Amino acid sequence: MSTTERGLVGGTTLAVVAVVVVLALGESTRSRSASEPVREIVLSARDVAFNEVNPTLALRPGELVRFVVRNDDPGVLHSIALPGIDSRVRLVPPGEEVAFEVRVPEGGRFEYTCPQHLPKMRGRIEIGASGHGQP
Ligand SMILES: [Cu+2]
Repeated sequence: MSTTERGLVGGTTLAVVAVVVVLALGESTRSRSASEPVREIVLSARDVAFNEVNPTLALRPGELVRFVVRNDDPGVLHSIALPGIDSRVRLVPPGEEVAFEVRVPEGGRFEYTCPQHLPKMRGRIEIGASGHGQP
């Protein structure tokens, strides 16, 4: 895709930390060129995990989320799937990234996975107004 998209994840570690913190606070709309805010979630696949710990993603009902998934595992093919939210499984070759937007369902509990590396690469998606997840 474009250099703009790559620029968004340039400082990978910082970006990841920022996203996790923002998610923990349940507050992360970001204005973009379109009128509707889009929350951006950056996931780095490395050492057979997303962002090291497969963090739980707390999302709000109906919001638009842009996933940026980067493969930082040399020589390992990963993919990203959001079963129940998006029917596509997107391959993420080593050293590359994919970005796509999805509309969050109105409620429920979902997960994001790398189908090649289940059960290790799997994290929870929780949708709710308060948005942070104790099981
Ligand atoms: Cu994988």
